[in-house]
Parts: sequence; C-alpha cells; structure tokens
Amino acid sequence: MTTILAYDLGASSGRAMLGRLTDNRIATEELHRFSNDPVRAAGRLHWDILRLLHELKQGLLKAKHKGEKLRSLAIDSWAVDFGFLGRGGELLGNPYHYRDAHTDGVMNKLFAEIPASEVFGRTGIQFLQFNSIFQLYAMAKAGNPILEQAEHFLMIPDLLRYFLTGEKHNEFTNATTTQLYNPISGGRHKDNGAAGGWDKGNRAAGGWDAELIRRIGAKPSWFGHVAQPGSVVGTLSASVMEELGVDAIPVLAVAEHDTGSAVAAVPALNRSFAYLSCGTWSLIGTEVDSPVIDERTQRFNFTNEGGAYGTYRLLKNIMGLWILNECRREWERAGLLYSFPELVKMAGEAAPFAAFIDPDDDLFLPPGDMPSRIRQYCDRTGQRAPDGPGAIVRCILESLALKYRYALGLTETLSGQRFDGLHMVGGGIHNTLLCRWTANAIGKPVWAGPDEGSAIGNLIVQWIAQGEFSDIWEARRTIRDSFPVTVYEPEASEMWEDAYGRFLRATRLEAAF
Ligand code: LRH
Repeated sequence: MTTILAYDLGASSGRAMLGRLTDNRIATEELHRFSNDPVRAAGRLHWDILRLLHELKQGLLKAKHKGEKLRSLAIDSWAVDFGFLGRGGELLGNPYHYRDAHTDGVMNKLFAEIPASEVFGRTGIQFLQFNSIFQLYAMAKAGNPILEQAEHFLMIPDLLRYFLTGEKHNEFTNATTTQLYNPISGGRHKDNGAAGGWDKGNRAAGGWDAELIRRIGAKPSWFGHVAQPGSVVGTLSASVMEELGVDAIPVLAVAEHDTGSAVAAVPALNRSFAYLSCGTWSLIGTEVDSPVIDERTQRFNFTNEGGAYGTYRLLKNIMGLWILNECRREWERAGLLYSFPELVKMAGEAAPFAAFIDPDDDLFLPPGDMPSRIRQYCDRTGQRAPDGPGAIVRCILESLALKYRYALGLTETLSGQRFDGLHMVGGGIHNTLLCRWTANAIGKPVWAGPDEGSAIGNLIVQWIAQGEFSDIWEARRTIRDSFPVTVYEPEASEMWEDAYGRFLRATRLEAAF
C-alpha cells in the first residue's frame, strides 16, 4: 500500500488529504481541514500566505503523529495569484487576492497598448480582469516597489512548494493561467521530467512569452523553469524536516491549478467528455489535445488552460456558488443565519423562473452585498427583483443552471463535439437541487461525483508518476470504481426550454450568437 498526501487549497478553505491505493481502489482520508481567510490590509485584499504554510505544516505533523510514511506530497490551489521572491529568496510582500480592486478597469488600458486579439492569439487564455497579466500590469503602472526588488515570480503552490523545499519552479498548468505563457511558440523552458505514459513527442513547444512579459512592464528573468505535472520538484528541506521532526519526503509537481486537478479526476470512460467543476467557481468545458485559438473562442471568452499530460481545457469560467456564498455571508451580517441546506430548501419552495441574472456580470465579481447587487441587476434589465432569501437563491441557482446550458452548447460548437451528458465534480455536487436543475437545463443526464475532485486529481498524478497507474485513463477508471456517481436524468424539458429563451433575453446573452 502506498500512502501519499495531497494539499488542496481553495479560495475559502484548504485540506490535507491522505490517499491510499489498495487492490486498485482509491481511499481518501481528510487529515486536516482549515479555513483560508483573505485579509484586508491598508485598503488591499491579500492572501495570508504564511498562515497557509503553517496549515501545510500542521498537515505534516498530523501525518507524523498518525505514524504515516508518506511516499510523496503535492499541492494544488486556485490559479492566477502569485508572490515574488527578492534577493536571497526572501518573500516580497503578501500575494494579492484576485478579487482585489487593483485590476478594475485595467484590461482596457492594457488593450490600448497591446490589442486584445494579440494577447489572446499569443496565449489562448480568456479575459478575466484578475489574470496575472493584468495584476502585473496594474502593479507596474502603479510603480509597485515590490517589482523593483523582484527576482522570482512564483504562483501560490510554487511559493508554498518553495517554502517546503527551497526549490523554485513554475508548474505548467498554473503558468498557463497567467496569460503570459504561449502554448504554441513560447519555446523556452521545456521540461524533461514528466512521467505517465504520455507521448512526449506530442508535447506543445510552448513557454513563457518573453515579448509579452516585457511589453507589460515585467521581466522575463522573473519567470523560471516550467515543471510538468508528474515531475519531481524537490524534497522537504533540511530545515523543514528539522522543525517538524519528519523524514525527507519527495515533493511532486501535479496539475497544480485546482481546476486542472479536478478535470484529471473526472471519471470519464470516453475521450470525448464534458465536465463542470463546481465550487466557488463553475468551470465548464471539455479536454482537448491542443489549444483552440481562434476568433470564435475569443469572442465567447473561452480559455485554453494547460492540463496534465499535454492536454488543454477548453472551458469557460462561470461565477458559480460564490454569489450564493456571498449572499449567505450578507444575511449573516444582518443577523439572519441560514445553513446551505435551509437556503436550498427555501429555493425549492419559491416560484420558478421569476427573474434571471447573468452570473458573470462584473457586478458579481468583488466581495460584498450580493442581494443588493441582484436587485440592481434586475432593475437594470427591467425585471422584478426577487424578494427574500428563497426567491434570491432560486434566481441564482436557476440562472447558473441556464448559464451552464449556454456554455455547454458553446463548448460543443467550439470543439466540434456532441456530449451525451455532463460530468459534475467538486463540492458543489452536494447542492442536489443545482445538479437536478442543471440536468433539466441542459436536457441531458448529469453524472455527479466525486466531490473532492481536485484532491483526487492531485493524488492520481502522483501515483501515475510512481508507476501505480499506467496512464490517466487507467486512473480515471479506478476513480470511477472507487467513488459514487449520482445520476440526474433531465425532467420538465419544455418548461426549461422556455426558461432558457427568457434567460437569454433577460441577460442579453442572445445578442452573442
Ligand atoms: C478555481 C479557480 C479557477 C480560476 C479561479 C481564480 O478555484 O482556480 O479555475 O479561474 O480559481
């Protein structure tokens, strides 16, 4: 039996998960769970990176106290955010949170210098104002002093890995989300260490886009060796081993972008499949062998994020359960305490299809009073705003399900495929109403599971590197055999078809076609 450790860090919580493989079955055990609380300081929203490091260490201590012998460990987290190291490897400042306001209005400023079509053509990445490219450009324009001393750019898992091992690498899947990586012709920093039955000859000749990096006011020298998922990127450093009293544990690169790990864990048996990774964000799309970079992909703001084993994720970001989470927080602030099951129950009892929002409207990106913003959105689009928690939650969940239908249809068009159903993975699958409504909205079955997609994807890439699985397809079959999948068959198709037309008109999305 081999026991390994996956750290999976989400925007609101993190976990250390033990993975065991016995008789071709995967078993997971949550060793340590902790909250990830962004901190507002001096008007800026930051991640508390050293607190996260502390929690990683707590995970290692818990493993030690249980007497676990770990064969390896790996970290995945949300994408786009980063920190800098200066001379001597010192951390320069606290990473900014991607929902900080410093990138407000910055996309258009950058496009005045570098056309959007050129940025998309070089990177294949969708435009989200918080992509690292816009964060870095905002920092450069603001004359941020960190940049004067910066020597190494490391994304969140890169940074934490560095604290644990002392080694600096930029993991591939996360690197692509910076929008500074050219998957076709970057040409630099090709990795040579990945394992896992993947034909190396097919690997895209990509690399950091030095020209783009220079043109936004950053330095190519900050961006280092790109490590592929499955490669060994260090061992716990002597000082960490001594501090915690633990043995040397190899540290692997996996698909360190959590969405990359979640998609690696989709229990698909067929190469052509669609997924929805459902959590704070909803990421919906398909896996492709090479990036789809054309005018239509750009127009519909689809992305081509790097995945494990030379794949790309042709997908769209949808704002996801974030809006619901923020509503709950707002009600809590007002002294109204609802659990998620209570809110979902109230939504089930509210009137159907009373109002629609486009969850991806800019209004919903920053933290804050979502019930008021939903009211504002409805006023702006000439709809009667939902009143009370049940109606508001119903509006959010129905709108999400309908937006999934919109994005799934576009995924089919852009990839030239037709899907028989949709795999849903991630914590959002516990919202059974959302799963059911998603099946209704898309008019196809939803296969929901596993819920800990990212952590499981992290584990399987480690096992593939160790030769426990011959490739990702064997691993996906094992996931299928190891975790329950709930099937939701579509119902009430006509009602949802009609609602989809009204959703497209209310949100003005029909104009996109
Ligand atoms: C989901 C996620 C998503 C990114 C966002 C910043 O956790 O990684 O794929 O777009 O966070």
